[in-house]
Amino acid sequence: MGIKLKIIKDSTPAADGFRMPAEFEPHEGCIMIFPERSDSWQYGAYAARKAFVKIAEVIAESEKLTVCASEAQYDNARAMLPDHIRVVEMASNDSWARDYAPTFVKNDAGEVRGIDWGFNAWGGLYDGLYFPWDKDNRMARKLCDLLEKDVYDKRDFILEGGSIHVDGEGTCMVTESCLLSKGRNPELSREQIESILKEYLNISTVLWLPCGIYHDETNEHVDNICAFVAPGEVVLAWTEDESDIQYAMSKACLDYLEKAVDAKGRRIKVHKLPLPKPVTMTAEECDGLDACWDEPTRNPGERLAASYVNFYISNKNIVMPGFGDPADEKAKRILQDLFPDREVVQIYARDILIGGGNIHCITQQIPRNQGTLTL
Ligand code: KQY
Repeated sequence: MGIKLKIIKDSTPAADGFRMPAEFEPHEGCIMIFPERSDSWQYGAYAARKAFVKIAEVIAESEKLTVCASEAQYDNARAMLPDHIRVVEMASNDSWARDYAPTFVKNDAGEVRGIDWGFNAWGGLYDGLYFPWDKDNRMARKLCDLLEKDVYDKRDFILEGGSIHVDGEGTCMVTESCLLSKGRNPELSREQIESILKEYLNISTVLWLPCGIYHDETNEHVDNICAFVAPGEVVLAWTEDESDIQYAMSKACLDYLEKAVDAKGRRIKVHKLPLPKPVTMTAEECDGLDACWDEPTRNPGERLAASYVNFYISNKNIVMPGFGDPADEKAKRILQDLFPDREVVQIYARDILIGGGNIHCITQQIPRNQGTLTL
């Protein structure tokens, strides 16, 4: 019997009884995309690939990991990654699996389906980060095909996976700066965006944080500033330095969260996660980046959106970034206390940060259907 996959256009996850699980619920696997683009990843992406491999190895200890690589990078990816990690050739424009691999939803019987949102490189021709983005935009559907999951077609709505976080109990967090940005769905009101999120993630409450991390080029994705660590509990990127432009941004989010109530009627418990000292581009790093459409992608002294909140929750570990900053250790301890059943592994991630994101941005979890996972 062959495999019959459905592209679902006439229904929604909520109507069909599917919901997006929280990242801390059990996973079947994870998706990553091998880095290659020389205007995103300095010096031909050599160091970025090494960092991706370290992250992949940790995740693959407890999840089935699929890494997509271009035709040009397939052999290299296969050679650099251990045998128990699947490598598939798949075209992409860059390597942000969080943002354009499918968002997965699951029903009570354990069936998992994907959602194929529209992707326009974080703002299309208005304020997007590269052109074209057509290959990225096709990945969600291809991945659902590969993973044998039916897929909801929602390409008429622009959304990146890094711009949403759910608690698995009816609440989703987003930032206003991103979801209401002019480059995504300018024709939709906040209420219309909220009702699409409710239908597709099967949630009843959207928490609208005002903003994200300063100079985050995604229009401030939520996954860099705030993340659920349990239902009703979040970590928030925080600085005590009131002269830092980030202070007012983190404080605005804290003020919002302190007044917020989630889908279950709970007040949100906020754990402050310190930020590293501002991280800026060096001239040598800028020299290692190709231009994108004649424009430099980074300039010396430019501040990067470094944040420890950009971690991935695997079945066994918290895979978090390190920046060689004195706050690395403190942030690691805070996360370890919040996740006593998982071992926190910190990976030096400056080379990923230079690309414009971090560990959460380059990973996308696949929820477990039912039962236990055999690796
Ligand atoms: O999710 C992300 N943080 C992606 C950023 C893309 C940057 C492109 N250079």
